Order: sequence, then C-alpha cells, then structure tokens
Amino acid sequence: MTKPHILQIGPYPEWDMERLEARFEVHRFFEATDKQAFLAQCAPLIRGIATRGELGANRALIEALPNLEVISVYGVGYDAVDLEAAKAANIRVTNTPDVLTKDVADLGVAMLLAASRGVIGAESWVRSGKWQNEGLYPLKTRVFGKSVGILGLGRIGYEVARRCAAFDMDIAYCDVAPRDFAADWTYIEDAKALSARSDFLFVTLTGGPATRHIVNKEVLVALGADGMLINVSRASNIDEEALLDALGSKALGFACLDVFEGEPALNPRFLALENVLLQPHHASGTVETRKAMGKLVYDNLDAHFAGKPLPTPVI
Ligand code: 8YV
Repeated sequence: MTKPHILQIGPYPEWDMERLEARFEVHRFFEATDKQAFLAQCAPLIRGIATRGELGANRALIEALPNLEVISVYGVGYDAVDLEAAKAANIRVTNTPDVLTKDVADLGVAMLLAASRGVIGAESWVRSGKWQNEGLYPLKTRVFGKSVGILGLGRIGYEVARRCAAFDMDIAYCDVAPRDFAADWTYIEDAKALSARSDFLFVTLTGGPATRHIVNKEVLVALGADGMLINVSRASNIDEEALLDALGSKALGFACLDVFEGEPALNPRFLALENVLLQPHHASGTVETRKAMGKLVYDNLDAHFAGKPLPTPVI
C-alpha cells in the first residue's frame, strides 16, 4: 500500500514520529532551511498536514498545497489555522480537545499558587543561604478565600473554576451567556466588571479575531495593583503592550504567563520585570497528555485516509 504524504510543521516526540512514519511519508517542513525550495519539491505530493496549536497552517501554506485534504492540529487551539482558506479548498481540520484540559487547568492554578506564595523566590532563598544569613523569607499573599474571575468558562475555564472552588475561592466568570452547569458561580457579563471584582483573573478563552485584545488596558487596570493575571490561553487575547505598561507601572500587580506574542522570542521587556512568572507554553506539557495528543493527531489522519469518520473534527 502506498503511504499518503504528509507535511510536518513542527517537531513531535519520538513516539509520535515512529507511529506517523509507519503509516505516512512524512516531510519535515520544520527541518528545511530553504522552505520555498522544500515546498517546490514536495507540494504536489502532500495530502495531509500535521501541525501544532501555535504553528497552525496559514493561507499561503494551504494554497501552496494543491492536493491537501486534511490538517491535523496537535493542540486544542486552531486559531493559527486559516479556517476560511481550508473551507474554501474543502480541507478538513481536526484538533485535540479534552485530553489536555485538566493539565492546562493544573498549570494555571500551579502558577497562581507559586506566584502568590513566592515559591520560586523562596526556593532561591534557601539555596542561596539567605535563610541562614538574612533570616525569614518575606511574607506573601494568601490564596484561599480570595476572589477569582474566569474569563471564558469553556472546558479549561470550568476545570480551573473547580480547582479554585477547592481552595474556597469566590468564583465569578464571564462568557457569552450564563452557563447552566455553573449555578454556584457568579455570572458577570463584562470583562472589566469581572476584573474589578477579582483578586485573580484567569484568561481561558479560545484565541482568534473575536477575542483579540479582550484583556485591554482598562481590564488590566481594573484588576489593580494587588491583582494577578493568569494566561494559559493565547497571547492574542491580551493587549501585550498594555500588559507590559501596566506591569511596569505597577498598575497591575502580577502576571503569570504561559503564552506570548511571537513566542518563543518573547518581548525582552518581560525579562526585565520582577512581577511576572514566565512559562514556555507548556500547560499541556506532560508525558501523559502529549501522548494522548499525539495519538489523536495520528488517529484523525489515519481515519481520514481510511475513509472513516474523524474522531475530533473542527470542520
Ligand atoms: C500546544 C496549545 O499545541 O492546545 C493548544 O492549543 O497551545 C498547546 O497544547 C502545544 O504547545 C503543542 O504544540
């Protein structure tokens, strides 16, 4: 049986490569130094794309592949895939929902706890000998019982809220409409009003044009000098320049961030700030979840080329 040819946009762990290469002819786009020359050589062969959430597939790439049938995204977010271009060319798109939800929520809450209690600084305090030489570590901020706002009560927002409920936190959320499964939590229609009542504001929205810069200067200032922002969604949901300004002037107290505009090359202004906790977009980065994501990427491609229903289609 001839193997369908697929274009791989970013690296995957070895266990995924073995499975993909057994079933497909895999063209490693990300390893090519001259991308245009690489495409010119393999474009007519390519019937599938295997990509990652943050890398997606833009219009230029989709239009450069005349025989493309399916794009399989390793990630729940598909905002980096040009869905209009895919629809126009009758190309199916799949993602990896559900399997990563709880890991992403775990990291969001872990960042909140670590930042509020100064866990990273406290560890350095011990290692550097300051505990012995200078005495007690400065007091930090309580978490339990505080107010938390969840901007976007989808699958990940719901899991964040459940975890925060276990810390006896007062939970409010903002979404397009009240959710019937969230009767114990307060619905707030407006992002700024949610921010104003919150000690901690989680951003758990899908990315894309509809939510771009929804967290603007006003929302950040409403969170305030004692407030903390936690973003485990997409950088585009926040006006990053406004965020940097608010953190620099201390109009906003603190930010825990797993995603950045232009990542992995983040704005150097972030590195000069002390009131941030920075993570390398790894909220879904556990072996267990990444194995489940990789399997779904494969299963979707395999189902497509076997003429079977796609396990997790977007379109
Ligand atoms: C990334 C993500 O896909 O699920 C998403 O939308 O952003 C992540 O899980 C991950 O970094 C793998 O590339």
